[in-house]
Amino acid sequence: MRLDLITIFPEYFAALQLSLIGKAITDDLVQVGVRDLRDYTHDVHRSVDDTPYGGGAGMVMKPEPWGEALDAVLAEAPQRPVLVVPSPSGVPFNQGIAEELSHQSHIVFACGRYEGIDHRVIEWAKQRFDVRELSLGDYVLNGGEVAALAMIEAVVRLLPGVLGNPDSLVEESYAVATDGLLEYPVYTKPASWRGLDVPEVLLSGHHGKVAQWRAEQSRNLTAARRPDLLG
Ligand code: 6SD
Repeated sequence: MRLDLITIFPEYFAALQLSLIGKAITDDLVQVGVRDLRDYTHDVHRSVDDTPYGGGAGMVMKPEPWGEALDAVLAEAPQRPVLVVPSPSGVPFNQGIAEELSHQSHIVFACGRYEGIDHRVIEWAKQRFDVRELSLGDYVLNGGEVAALAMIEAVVRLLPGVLGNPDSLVEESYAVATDGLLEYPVYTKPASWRGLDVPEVLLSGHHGKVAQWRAEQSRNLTAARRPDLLG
C-alpha cells in the first residue's frame, strides 16, 4: 500500500516511524510519502491561505498549491488513487471504512488547516481520485493531520503481515466490528493487586463460563455506554 500525505506540517508524520507502522514501513508493506504543501507555492512568503470570499472569520487554503501538489502525486500514480480529506463535515470514519480502505493500493491524505480548503479543489479532485471526506468524530481539531494519523493507524494494522498475531484481529472484529459490541474488560497477573481481585470466573479454567461472562460484560458495557450500538 502506498500512502501520500499533503500537509503544511510534515513533522506530524514522524510518528509513523514508530511501533507497528514503523515496522510495516521498514518491511516495505507500506510506502509513505510526505509532501510539504508550501513546496508547491511560488511566492516569496510561500502563502497557502487567503481571506474567504463572502467574508467571515479566518482564512481559507488557496487552491493553486493544492492543485500542484495533487498533480505531483498523480504524476507518480499508476492507478486512480483514493483521496481522503479529513473534515468535521465528513462521513464518520469507522472500522468498516478502515477495512474498505485497507484493500486500496494508494491512498492520499489532504490535510487542511485554517477554515479548510477552497471547495473547488475537492470538486476538481473528484474527476481524478475516489474522494472520501471523512470525520474522525464530532469535535473540532485544528487541522487534518491528527485525524489522518488515526485513520492511517486503523487502516495499516489491518494489512496482512502488520500485526504480529492475527488472532487479535479475529477477536476484535467479533468484539467491535461484526458483532458491534464493546470489548469486555481484560486482566493479567497478579490475581490480586492493591486489594482488587481479578474476577473469579477468569481463574476457573472453565472456558464456557469465561466466554459467557465476557459476552455478558460486553452486552452490559454496550448498553451503558453505547446504547446506539444495540439492535
Ligand atoms: C481545516 C481541518 C481538517 C480542521 C477535523 C476533523 C474532525 N473530525 N474534527 N476536526 C478537521 C479536519 C478540522 O482542516
